[in-house]
This record gives sequence, C-alpha cells and structure tokens, in this order.
Amino acid sequence: MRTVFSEDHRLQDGKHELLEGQFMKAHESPSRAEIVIERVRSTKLGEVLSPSDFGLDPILKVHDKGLVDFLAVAWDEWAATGRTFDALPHVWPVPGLSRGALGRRISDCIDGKLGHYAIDAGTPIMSGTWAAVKASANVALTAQKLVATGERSAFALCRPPGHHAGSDFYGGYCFLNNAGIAAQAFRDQGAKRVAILDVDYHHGNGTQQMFYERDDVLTISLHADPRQEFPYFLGYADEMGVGAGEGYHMNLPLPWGTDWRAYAEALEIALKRIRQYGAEALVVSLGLDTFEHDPISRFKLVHDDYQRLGDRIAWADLPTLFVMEGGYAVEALGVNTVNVLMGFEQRT
Ligand code: Q9C
Ligand code: ZN
Repeated sequence: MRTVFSEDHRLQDGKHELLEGQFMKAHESPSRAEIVIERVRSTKLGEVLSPSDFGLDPILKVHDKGLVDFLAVAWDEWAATGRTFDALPHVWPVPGLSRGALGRRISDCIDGKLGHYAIDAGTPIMSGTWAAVKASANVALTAQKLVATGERSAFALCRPPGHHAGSDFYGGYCFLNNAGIAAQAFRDQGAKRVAILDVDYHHGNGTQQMFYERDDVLTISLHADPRQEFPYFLGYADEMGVGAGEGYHMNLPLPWGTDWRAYAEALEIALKRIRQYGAEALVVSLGLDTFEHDPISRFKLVHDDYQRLGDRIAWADLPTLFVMEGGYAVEALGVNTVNVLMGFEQRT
C-alpha cells in the first residue's frame, strides 16, 4: 500500500488546548505524524509519495466559503491585534442567544469570528496552520486519486486530522474534513455511492453533518458514547439522516471500557451495512485513539486488535482509502496504525 505524506504537517504545532479547566500541552502534535511515517518506512509498507496541489475547488465542494476564507486569514487577523500566542476562541453563540428573528451575526472582530466558526477551545490556530491544513487536504486528495485510478488501497497520512470539521465549523483538532473532501472527490470522479467508515474513538460529527441529508455518501461512525465523551452534542444512535439522507447515517456509540469483543460486534454491523449499500469506494477515518493507553480516551483495544481491524475492513472488499484521524498514545501510534494497514493487506 502506498502512503501519501507531507512534511508541511509540522507547520501545525499548537502549544495548548483548554482541557478540564486548564491549559494543557496540545495532544495533537507533530510527533504523531513523525512516528507513523517512521513506522511506514521501517516496515516497508510501500512507497511514500508527496501530495500534489489540488487547489481550493475540491474543498469548496463540501465546505462553505465563509469557513475556508476565515481559516485562510484567521492567523493574520489575530496577529494584527499584537497577540503572539495561538488563536483560540473564548465566547460562543448558544442557539438561544439570537433566537428567532435576531439571527446570527458574524462580528468584524477576530474573537467574534473564532467563536462563530470554532466548536471548542482545543483547536489552536497559529502562523502555519493554514498551510498545514491545505497540505493535509492535498494528502487526502492525492491518495484518493491513487484509489480512484485503480489501486486497491492507499494511506493518506493526514495531519491535522479532519472528522470533527463540518461544512461551516472547525474544532476537535480538525480544520477541514479530509475524509469528506476525499469522499466527495470519488463522487465527482464518477463513483455513484461512497461509504465513510469512522473508527476514531470520537464521534465523526463533522462528517455526519456534511452528508446528513444525502444518500450518495453513507456515513457510519463507531465511537465513545456522547453521553460520556466529546463531542457530547451529537453521535447518538437515533441520528440516522434526514430527507434524502434518511437511513444513510449510522451511529454506533459504545461505552467507556469497550474492548475488542464489543467493538468487533459493532464493526460487523457497520461493515454489513456498507456491503448492502453497494458502495463503489470506501473511505476509512482511521483514528487510533481507541487504544488502551490513549491519554484522552477510554476504550481498551490492544496492539493486535488493530491487525484484526484491518482484516475486517478488507472483508468489505472495496477500493479503500485510509485517512489518518486521531490517536494520542504517540509511542504506540506508528505500530497501531501500520498494524491496521498490514492487517488489511494480508486479507487482500
Ligand atoms: N475530555 C480527534 O481525535 N477534547 N480529535 C476532548 C475530552 C477534544 C479529538 C476532551 C478531543 C478531540 C481527531
Ligand atoms: Zn479522536
């Protein structure tokens, strides 16, 4: 399997996130991608390619121009106030604030804009963020092209991750939804039906929102129950799509402490649905934060389970694009990620 990777991921190097009432060292760090690419190279998984530049068009197919334009200038507007630390929001419009005829205003001030577009205070913007975010989307699109032009699978080693970012918001360490952008690219290149399987520990709320009213992209997320875990407000089992999208979204929330036995049962439900759907391509949002030692998560998967995960995904028997999402037990991240990819290849 070939991997697409860009060194530009390093330009995203946020210092802190607001967590449990404190500023903590950011979990989403450059070392994550470094350890994964090292493992890809040392295991000889396959060739490593640099991304091509696809420009903004494929991004604007799934993201609003307002969000994209904001991300492009957010750092400059923040820095223009004389601030030198990372940009984070600190005030948000709850739905009731401007209910009814008042509508939602977008302030001219950077603090108002941050609160308008961000879902949390855990996703720092710095001078290199936009360059890293564009590179991450290009990594996904380059790997997508490999699969669309006949490769059985490819690995997009994206950083920053993407599945918490929706059409018009960012957050959860994510700015643009790399998996969603890639799924849309499959559609635009002629695939009639595309499936996205999200195995990150956290609910793929951005992906759900982006395709919620569509039946041409089936979205399924396995994740920690939002009653207990971020993103809290979405990811419940009764969210199944609306309008044309009714029946084309599936959430499989699982409790803290979930191990491979319970995880595999949910995974089987997801994979059966994907086969029944008749997808022509599969995009996997590959988060490894289900690992037993992940510092911010509470599932109990072990090293060998990731090979099993790859093997089960291969059972769907589809052209498959793996897109890197979360995973914060950095030491183990290379091994766990490549275990999935090797498990997939061994079934093939
Ligand atoms: N108490 C990804 O894995 N903070 N994003 C969680 C939990 C946000 C994770 C706080 C976690 C976002 C791509
Ligand atoms: Zn996650």
